[in-house]
Amino acid sequence: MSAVNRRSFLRLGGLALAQAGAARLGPGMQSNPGGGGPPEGKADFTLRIAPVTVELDRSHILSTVGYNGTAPGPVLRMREGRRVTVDVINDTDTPELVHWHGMLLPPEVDGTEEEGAPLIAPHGRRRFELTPGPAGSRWYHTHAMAMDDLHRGAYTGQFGFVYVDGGGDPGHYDQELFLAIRDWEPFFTGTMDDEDDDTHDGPLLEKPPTLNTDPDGLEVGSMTYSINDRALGSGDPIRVREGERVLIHLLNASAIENRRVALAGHKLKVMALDGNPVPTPQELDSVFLGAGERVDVLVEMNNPGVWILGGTEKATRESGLGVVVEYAGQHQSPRWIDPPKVRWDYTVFGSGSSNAQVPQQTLDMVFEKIPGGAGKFNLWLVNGKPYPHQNEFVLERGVRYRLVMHNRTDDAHPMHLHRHLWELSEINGKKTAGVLKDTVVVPYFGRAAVDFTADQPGLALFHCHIQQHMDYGFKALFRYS
Ligand SMILES: [Cu+2]
Repeated sequence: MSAVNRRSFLRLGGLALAQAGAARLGPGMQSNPGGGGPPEGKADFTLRIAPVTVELDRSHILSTVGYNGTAPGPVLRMREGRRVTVDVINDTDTPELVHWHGMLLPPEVDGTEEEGAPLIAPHGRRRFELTPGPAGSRWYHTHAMAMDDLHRGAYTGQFGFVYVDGGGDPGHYDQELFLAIRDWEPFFTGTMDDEDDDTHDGPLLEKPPTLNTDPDGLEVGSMTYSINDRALGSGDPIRVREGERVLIHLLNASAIENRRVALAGHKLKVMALDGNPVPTPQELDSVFLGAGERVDVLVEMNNPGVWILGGTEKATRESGLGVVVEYAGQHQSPRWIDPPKVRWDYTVFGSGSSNAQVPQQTLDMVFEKIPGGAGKFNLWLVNGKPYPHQNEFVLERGVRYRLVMHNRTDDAHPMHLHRHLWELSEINGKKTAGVLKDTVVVPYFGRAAVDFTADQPGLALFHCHIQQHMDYGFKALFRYS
């Protein structure tokens, strides 16, 4: 999107919401309109959904909705396999849902309406019990629909990390950081140019012979960006010492865009994708995260100075997507260096052999876009129709499936399947094995194949993690026979 767009939409942010969202504490806390039985004793964790302000910098103070008074919400640390209780208190005027992204939970706890999880009523509360797992970097976020309301769903500040400790963490690092990449002040735009998406130069295996050239509908852009709750240059820098090893958990918590980030002057050693250790860690100059994805990187602090960790796209970085990394005793102004432009390739993290388990059945999915035209919304199709899909995707328990996603649209989509773990098997014709994920970016006019075992009975939602795409048809429900 252009700088002109950013400026002309400058005022669209949170002003109206500040009034609409005035907190009404009190009655909702004692009563139990959300159902779920009266809580007994104090829960292990409490998440309070309520209006919050986010001070990106002195000139950008936003009003949104968050958890426990902040956005992002607190980093929740849980132990793998140790059952916990979570009280969710909804101090807003709209029903809410909390989804535990990347965890293997039953549908009634997973937090989506489509799978039958209960809504947390306005000013209601509900207690959930969950057994955290698998170990690694997971996250929690609202799963409410937003449709044309940019003050709802994942456009709000309802997101946070949950880190599941597996007990086997060797801890070969001196600092551990949780950094969520985020965009703010969303607005509708007819001119999305996808500078941020670097899958354009792929082999275009799925490009249709004739393209639908009808004019596109509205997409969503954003005015401002942050890492956690601060824009680049505001707030404290990350302070490091020469010789330290820093483990950084990155999360793309955007509802809107895939992003590439780098730390100027440093290599990022990718240790885990979506919280799952990769077979072949790689040292890279930058990493790419689809909306919803996580990347864990280990950084050797071996280049004293003051550097910027931030988005590789200049306009986005200069509108806030970054944080300063400052070595002890260094005081110069923060420095950025563009990393070499290399296409992101999941397969380099694989084991180099083929997947140990041969899939027994193949499911094909074709993604298409029906352009909406000026001022309207695009419609997204999975196998020729928008959600709902009644009986298209029926799984048999215990069967190993290969899901082949054919992206016949001019956009890269971060696809997510709830309650299951994927093993990547092919990206744009390149085979791989051993890379476990819950979200995968299917390239622009490209293809991705993933294998999974149907070992989680109950409904499972599959969707694009870009909120607007999900809301306008880009989802499907998997059911067990
Ligand atoms: Cu999408």
